[in-house]
Amino acid sequence: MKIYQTQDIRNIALVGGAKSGKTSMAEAMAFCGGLINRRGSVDSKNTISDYRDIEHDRGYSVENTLMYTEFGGKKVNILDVPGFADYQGELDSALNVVEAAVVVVNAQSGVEVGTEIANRYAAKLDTPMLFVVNHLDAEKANFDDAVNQLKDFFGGKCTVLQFPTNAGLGFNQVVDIVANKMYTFTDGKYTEANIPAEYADKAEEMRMALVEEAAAADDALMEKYFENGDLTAEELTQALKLAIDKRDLFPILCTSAKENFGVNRLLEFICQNVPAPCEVADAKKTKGGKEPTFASTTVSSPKPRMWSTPATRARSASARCSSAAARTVSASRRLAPATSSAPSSSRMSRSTIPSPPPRTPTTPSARSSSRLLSTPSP
Ligand SMILES: Nc1nc2c(ncn2[C@@H]2O[C@H](COP(=O)(O)OP(=O)(O)OP(=O)(O)O)[C@@H](O)[C@H]2O)c(=O)[nH]1
Ligand SMILES: [Mg+2]
Repeated sequence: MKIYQTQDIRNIALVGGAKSGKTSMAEAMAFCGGLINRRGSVDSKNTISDYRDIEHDRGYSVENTLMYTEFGGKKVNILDVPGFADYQGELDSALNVVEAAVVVVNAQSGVEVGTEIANRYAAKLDTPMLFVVNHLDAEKANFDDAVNQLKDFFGGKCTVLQFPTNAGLGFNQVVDIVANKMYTFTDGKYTEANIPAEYADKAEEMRMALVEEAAAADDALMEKYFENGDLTAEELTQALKLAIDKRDLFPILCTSAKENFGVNRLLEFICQNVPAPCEVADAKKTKGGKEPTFASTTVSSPKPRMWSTPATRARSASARCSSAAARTVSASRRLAPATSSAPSSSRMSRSTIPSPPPRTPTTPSARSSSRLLSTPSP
């Protein structure tokens, strides 16, 4: 068996909303690494990852699958995590043993419940996160909408590193701001060219914004940026890696897992910018020069979110009216003498609902001891 040095290992989890394309992405990654010479598909029930009978019956992932691929001399361990909220436990255990969460987002539906849940667990465990806008070949793909939603939900740390030039049917091209190139994809491969004039200004503007944001991750790089007004390609890579490690920046990349477009570039990016297991401690120490404490990392309950469509807005308005009416009725009942008693079940207050057992906080040592995926150095 081939032995890898720890610095040549990357551990990632593919997480995100149900049906966003995580299993298809894992399959494409295995293909790009040459582990398989024919890509299976979820619809044909022949992917490496969704191999269990129950997954064939249901057509979606039910348990975490551990698989790997090889890319550029690195071994990338991949955990394909189910997206349905019923399997949140799988997400928790996966994010405990990886150095980065690759959050797959469907370009047609943008941020979904599964995206939010993934973000919450990654924040709890202080796991670096990158977003991949997938399904870009689909008819209703809308990259800009997906990016705006990511920024609305997860803040300004979400930074576009690639944008598609032809999202929707026929998608096969992206402008890559870090490489300063335009990539044209075929199944598992790409050709690169200079950025065409029509996208040059947009790419340059985004690159300068990226440089400024990434430089903020390190004082020395920030000084260089102030001195020269820019960073070299090497310095930008260094700044980007630090910013990702410290969760100061969440990159956004582009793919179509179904067509296997952009997945090889994504793997390249992961190998360059996701810390190896042995680099994590160093990266974390840079947080104010101290080891991070995980004492305050409790999972908060998901905030109920009202999806803002005209129909839901109308429903919520009518719900508000009826609850106001109910409050008026109950107030008038309290004033009137009691004539009948309501069934006891209807009086059950929230406080009678048993609260879930407290979570054990994850400590850095627990994280490192549970990091089973890394192959020990010889
Ligand atoms: N058009 C298009 N379809 C895709 C893409 N990626 C995945 N699909 C399709 O989307 C469906 C769901 O894909 P999966 O790979 O199973 O998605 P998943 O995120 O693993 O789903 P869960 O396991 O339920 O969380 C399948 O029918 C795929 O063929 C893509 O990039 N473009
Ligand atoms: Mg799946």
